[in-house]
Amino acid sequence: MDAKQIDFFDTFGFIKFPGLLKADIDWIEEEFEQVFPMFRNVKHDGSKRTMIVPFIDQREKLSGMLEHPAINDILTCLLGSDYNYMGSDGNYYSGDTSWHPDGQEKSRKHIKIAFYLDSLTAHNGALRVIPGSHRFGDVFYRDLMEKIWNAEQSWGISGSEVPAVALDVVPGDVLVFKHETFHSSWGGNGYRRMFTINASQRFTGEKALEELEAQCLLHYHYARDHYYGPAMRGSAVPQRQKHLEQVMSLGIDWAERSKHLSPL
Ligand SMILES: O=C(O)CCC(=O)C(=O)O
Repeated sequence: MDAKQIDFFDTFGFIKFPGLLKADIDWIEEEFEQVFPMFRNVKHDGSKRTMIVPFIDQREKLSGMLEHPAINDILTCLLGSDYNYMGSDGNYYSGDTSWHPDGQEKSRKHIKIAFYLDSLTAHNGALRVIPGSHRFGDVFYRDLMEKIWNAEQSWGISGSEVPAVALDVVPGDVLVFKHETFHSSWGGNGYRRMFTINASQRFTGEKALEELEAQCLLHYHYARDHYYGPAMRGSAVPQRQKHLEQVMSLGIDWAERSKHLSPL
């Protein structure tokens, strides 16, 4: 990323890279389709969202996206060369996704890279973002947080009419947004394919590991043996290991922690 792109991201809370993975999109799509049959109980029927977590972690080739020069460039430019890989989800979305941010972290930056595998516009489910809404703590953010959940009652408009930018995509485009940025999607069909890479700055400070653990647990919804998936760990080249190392250093028995959760 160049300095202007980084500034755009910091100012508006999102950025789109048209065609960044155009040359890779065929194998990415094939790999995406391979993941779902790996889970016997997972069958998407279009009626509600189907999600697999962690996602890229299930396949060596998808895990290798962390080392893809274009993706590595985004991650290191926005988060530093010692960034933490924080996980990934793969989805068949179905219908609308209401307005929400993904998190709120004062002390460090968290980003999501989103890969949509279908051509989408504002009319059929393209991701929408509210520019500048990532500046949490300011009045605009507080107003949104209080009112956007019920746009009809707050402003007399539907969620799809909230002023926003629709990020039209074709497969191969890459979207990046800060976790704090309010986003949504409207008018999509039952089979919108999309997966993500989540990452953060390395956790530093007195309570770094405590805070990292809390962050990991926040997104830990399914029972599993490890925070990272088998292919992600098994194929971790040294370049990748430094992005997994801080979470691994927590020394948590994830299987034990998952006892109350159901598996995928
Ligand atoms: O595409 C969508 O429906 C919403 C995506 C989203 O909310 C997310 O990845 O956090």
